[in-house]
Amino acid sequence: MNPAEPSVPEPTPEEQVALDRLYADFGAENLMPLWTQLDGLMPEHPTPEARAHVWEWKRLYTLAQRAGSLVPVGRGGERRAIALANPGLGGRPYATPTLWAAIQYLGPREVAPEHRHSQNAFRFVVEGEGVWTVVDGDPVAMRRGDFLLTPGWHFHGHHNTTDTAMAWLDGLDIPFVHHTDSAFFEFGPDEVTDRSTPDLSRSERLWAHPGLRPVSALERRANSPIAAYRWEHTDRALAEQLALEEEGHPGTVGPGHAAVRYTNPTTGGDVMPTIRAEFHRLRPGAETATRREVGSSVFQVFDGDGAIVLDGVEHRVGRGDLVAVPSWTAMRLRAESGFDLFRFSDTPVFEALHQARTAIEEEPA
Ligand code: GTQ
Ligand code: FE2
Repeated sequence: MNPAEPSVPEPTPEEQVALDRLYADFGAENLMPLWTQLDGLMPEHPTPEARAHVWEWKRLYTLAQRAGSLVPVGRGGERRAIALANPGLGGRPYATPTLWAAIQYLGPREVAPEHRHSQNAFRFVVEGEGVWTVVDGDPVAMRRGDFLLTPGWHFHGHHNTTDTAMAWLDGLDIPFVHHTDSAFFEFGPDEVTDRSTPDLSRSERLWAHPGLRPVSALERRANSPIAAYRWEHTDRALAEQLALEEEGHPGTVGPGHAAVRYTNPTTGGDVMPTIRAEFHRLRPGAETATRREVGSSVFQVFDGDGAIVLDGVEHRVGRGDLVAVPSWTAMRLRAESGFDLFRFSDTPVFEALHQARTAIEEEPA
């Protein structure tokens, strides 16, 4: 792999003594030479410490339920959120080196108080309803299939208006913000500021009309102003891609593979600067190409059964299951039934820094 060791002759015993002294003196001055660690520091391709890993939704949900009956939610702890901790990341609560993924659980009538932070956040709902997340005073309903945004520094709290518990997926850039020492946090009111339960948020009423944008707001924004991307729209977009393919028209990303990206309507780009979110739908029996990408991602199965093949290892997954995919992992999806998957990743960071790369290893069979 590595070019040959520098072609220096074996040190003499006297030279070895001097070398040992040199390295000890480097250490005493907090210095380290490159030449002894080139392999680890500058590998030929990414060599992630994070591992491919699957968390079963049923197990997560059962544990979240137990937390619900034992651990109160409120000021200080703020959220009953249980993070997916990648087994390769040394016990830290990170799904990947950049991404936080957690199951958050809110019991009947419970309230998670308002706060804001520089970390960008979203929610994705795989089952249930009855919680409103209040984002800068705008109550946003949460239901199965909805993708909801809480961009950095927007106040947000959640409240369950029903007698049934609800759990959902949180995705944040907590690890990225932590590694880069850029975190800020502020407490808000102990309650949620608006207890109303509208079907549509004010954000959606202003922004969520296809191809239409309010002329009062033509400036570009770093974050999407759409608080909730509703399942009915996502589902229809995917169904139409597959229907068009059936009719012989373009639109799918691959044979039997429909995909949409959630976007910021003021830029056409990703919903938030650090997080990309997409939804993928495969027809029964469909298979994707094998690809590698710089950056890590997390999938959640929304519906159906299938397999995610990571570096040749097949992981069979069903509704709600979550999968961490480390950077530059060879990845392929295979549908058994119709297979619906939500995916989020840190790709916008690498695109902004001109470090993004993809490689197609193999086309579908
Ligand atoms: O719902 O505000 O999973 O601030 C982690 C941090 C959820 C939230 C998390 C948070 C939240
Ligand atoms: Fe938060």
